[in-house]
Formats: sequence, C-alpha cells, structure tokens
Amino acid sequence: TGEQSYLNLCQDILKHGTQKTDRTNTGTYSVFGRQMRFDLSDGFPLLTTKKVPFRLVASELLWFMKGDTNIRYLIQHDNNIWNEWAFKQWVESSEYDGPDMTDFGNRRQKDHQFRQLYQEQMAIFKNNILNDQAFAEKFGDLGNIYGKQWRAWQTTREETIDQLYNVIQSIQHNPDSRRHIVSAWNPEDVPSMALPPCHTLFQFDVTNGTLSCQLYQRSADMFIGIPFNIASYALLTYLIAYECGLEPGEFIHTLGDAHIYTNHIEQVKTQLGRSPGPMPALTINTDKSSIFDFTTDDFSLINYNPHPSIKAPIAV
Ligand code: DHF
Ligand code: TMP
Repeated sequence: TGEQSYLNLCQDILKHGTQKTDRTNTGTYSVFGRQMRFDLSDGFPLLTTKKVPFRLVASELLWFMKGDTNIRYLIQHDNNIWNEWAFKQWVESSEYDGPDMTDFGNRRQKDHQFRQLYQEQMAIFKNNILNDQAFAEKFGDLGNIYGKQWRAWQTTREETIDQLYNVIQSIQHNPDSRRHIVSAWNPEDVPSMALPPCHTLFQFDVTNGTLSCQLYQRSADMFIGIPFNIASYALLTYLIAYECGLEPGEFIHTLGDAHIYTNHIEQVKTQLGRSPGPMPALTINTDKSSIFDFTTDDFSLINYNPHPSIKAPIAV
C-alpha cells in the first residue's frame, strides 16, 4: 500500500508493459486495469521519492470545486499546468496569426529555435488570458471539463445538477448509501472538451465513521499526472470528511490504461532508485464553516521532506 504501491506499479509497467503508440505520438509502455491503495490515516499521500508541488494540486482542486473550467483562475494563482491545452485551441483558431505552432508539444522538445518561438507565443497567450476578459472567455475555457460536470451537469430539462453538493448531502443524510457517486464523464460533452476527463468517476463509502473514496481513472500518466491525481483525491477526501464530521479512511485508485511515456523512462528509473520517506500530514483551517469557501491558505502540509523534483516533458 501507499507510496510503495505506486513504485511497484511503475516497476511492473517497465518490466511487463506493452509498447504502444498513442495520441501524442510519444509512445508508451502500458498495462490495463490496476489498483493502488492509500491509507489516509497513515498521513497525506504526497509522494516523497520526488517533490510534488502541493500548492498546484491544491489550487487545481479548488478550481474544480468552484465549477470553473477557465484557466484564467489557475494562471492568476501562478498555476500553469493546464496552459498547453488552452493554448492549443488558440493556435488552431482562425484568430491566431503568429508563427506556425502545429505539433508544438513535440517540436518544442526537439527544435531549439522553435522552442524560442513557442515560448514567445505562450507568453503572449498567458498575458492575453490575464488582461483581456473577452480573450480569456474565448480561449481560456477548456470546455465542459471536471468543474462543469461536478457542479453544473446540464440536464435535458434545462436544469443543472450539483453532483458535488448532492454527494455531500447524501454522505451526511444517508451514509450507508451505495450511490455516493460523482461522474465527470458526460458522453454528450466529451467531444467538445479540450481533454476528455482522465479521472472519470468517483465513489465514497462511509464505514465506522471514516470516509473512503475510490476513483476510476481511464488513462494514467504514471510519472506526471498520477502523483498529482493521488494527492488531489486524497485532499478532496480530507475536505469532504471534514465537512461531514468523518475521519479520512482510504483512497483507492483504480486505473484503466496505466502508462509510462517512453521519454520518462530514465526519470522513472531515477525515482525507483530512491527510498520513500514518511508521509507528511495535512492540516485544515477549522475556522471556515464550508469547504466551498476554502482558499489555498486554508490547508497546509507539515513534515514534507521529499527527494528533489525530477523534470520530464509532458505529452500534449
Ligand atoms: N497530459 C499528459 N500527457 N499527462 C498528464 O499528466 C496530464 N495532466 C494534465 C493535463 N494533460 C496531461 C493535468 N494535470 C502537470 C501536472 C499535472 C497536470 C498537468 C501538468 C505538470 O506539468 N507537472 C510538473 C510540474 C509543473 C510545474 O511545476 O509547474 C511535474 O513535473 O510534475
Ligand atoms: P488521452 O486522453 O489520450 O488518454 O491522454 C491523456 C493523457 O493525460 C494520458 O497520458 C493521461 C494523462 N492524464 C493524467 O494522467 N492525469 C490527469 O489528471 C490528466 C488530466 C491527464
């Protein structure tokens, strides 16, 4: 369990994964159908074998919880993890008249001259998102991704469903229910999303005063996305447990296609050569009455002493 189950799964993929092509033209080693478990009473599961920027995990989760799908909020919080997927919409639009950015994700890694051009255009893009409201509305929005589906799933009856609020109500009023579910996978909206949801559906369980969460993730970038996803859902479980007066139980992470990109292999091997340390602890500000009023200042980690961060290119 815990960080060791993450490291074991990486080891398993390197050893037994099938080499596959993928949408991003990077190539992966991949396995299908795996599970990791994290006991939240042991501490907060932020990996220690490389430094994972908790600040970015926290602002991304608050962004989902607000129902926001526009990267403007993230950039305002100095969080750049979703930039490429909004940038892509801009450079593929008829309004873009800068240098050709086709396949920028791959070209920025291989071609130094192009990398310079890309960085210039990305700086212009970020600046426009921050300073031009109309531009931000048009190109900063990623479509009906997580935040929209969690907080305002559109029905055929012109109503919206607040799945996150509803699941908290059902945990509080009907703890034994087997229907504590939130789904981000809305088949009608999938084609219009900048990236179809990777973390697709989660379910809560209440047993003996503890709250557990299981996530089904359809596609798992083991080196970059997964350490964020583990921390994000652990944090969500802590917050909802707090809201409902329960103790955090287990986070169970079920994966569909679990893969390591071919250009992450050296980094994964470096990480596998390190020994995991003790998990940090999470503290939550108990002054606020609703988790929906939380900001990134309302929680902090203590005793997080990870190994150094390891850089890797992200597949776009
Ligand atoms: N695409 C792919 N190919 N993999 C992903 O994990 C992924 N994740 C997405 C969107 N698209 C994706 C959303 N989540 C980073 C982390 C999570 C994330 C997107 C990006 C990331 O770049 N992490 C860096 C640190 C970034 C920083 O410090 O600014 C890392 O090294 O973990
Ligand atoms: P796909 O849509 O072709 O599956 O590509 C999505 C990639 O992003 C895939 O490598 C999985 C990764 N990913 C995560 O691992 N976690 C995340 O939270 C997100 C948004 C993406």
